[in-house]
Amino acid sequence: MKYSERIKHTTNPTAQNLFRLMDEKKTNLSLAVDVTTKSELILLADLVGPEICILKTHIDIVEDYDNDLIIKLQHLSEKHNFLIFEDRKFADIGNTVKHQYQDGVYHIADWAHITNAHTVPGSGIIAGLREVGMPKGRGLLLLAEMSSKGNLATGDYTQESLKMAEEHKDFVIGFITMRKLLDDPGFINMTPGVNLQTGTDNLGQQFKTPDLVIRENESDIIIVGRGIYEADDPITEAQKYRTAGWQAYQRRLL
Ligand code: 5BU
Repeated sequence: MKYSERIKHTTNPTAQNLFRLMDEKKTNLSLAVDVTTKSELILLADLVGPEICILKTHIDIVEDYDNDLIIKLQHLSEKHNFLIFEDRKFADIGNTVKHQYQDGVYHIADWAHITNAHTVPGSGIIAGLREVGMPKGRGLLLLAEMSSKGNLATGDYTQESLKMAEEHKDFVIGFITMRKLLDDPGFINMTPGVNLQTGTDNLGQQFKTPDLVIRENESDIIIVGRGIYEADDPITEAQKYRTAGWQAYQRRLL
């Protein structure tokens, strides 16, 4: 099913926007912009912004974080038409994650269209985040699987995570996963650990190619970090990933 045909299978406004923009912009690429200064983050978001549907951040690794960074990111999100996904991986009880999402230094709920959560605390984590995120029209991804070697998000853990998503479909828009796990076309599957070269890093990351992830494993979005931002020419490299991801999607539709 085309991304645009899936809009009607979700009621979440962020999921609907994402499906629409992927189809219009013809990209299923997300940049994981894991840099530690504001200037690098803004520069990369501006350079690579035209190629991506989502900019994925780890806001707490930025050394000189300030409110101006968020204003600039919001401006770039509008200029280049991408969503912002703060990869916060919440993992506490509902009452605590509510504060972590809304308050503190980062006020994530005020600017991140999408964030994500581990399911290890049980469904109270979703209920807590939902109280803050739903009124703002935000979307949540659950970590149903991970990309790193030896991770414990497998088997029953994954299956229980899928059930939690189905019970909160208004707010849970999809999964971090290595493959499509549910037939419901309203859920969006996003996969990290993507590189044009398969292999591993020395800290457990395992890389798959865009074609394997999108065509064979039927995921929807490739999340690429070092493969793009460590390249000598991040724009050209991002274009390669964008083309690879989109071609794999088109082959899947045949
Ligand atoms: P890389 O440089 O392409 O390996 O970056 C991958 C990004 O995706 C990085 O920001 C991780 O925090 C993120 N990630 C991941 O690699 N694997 C996972 O299972 C999850 C997130 Br969840």
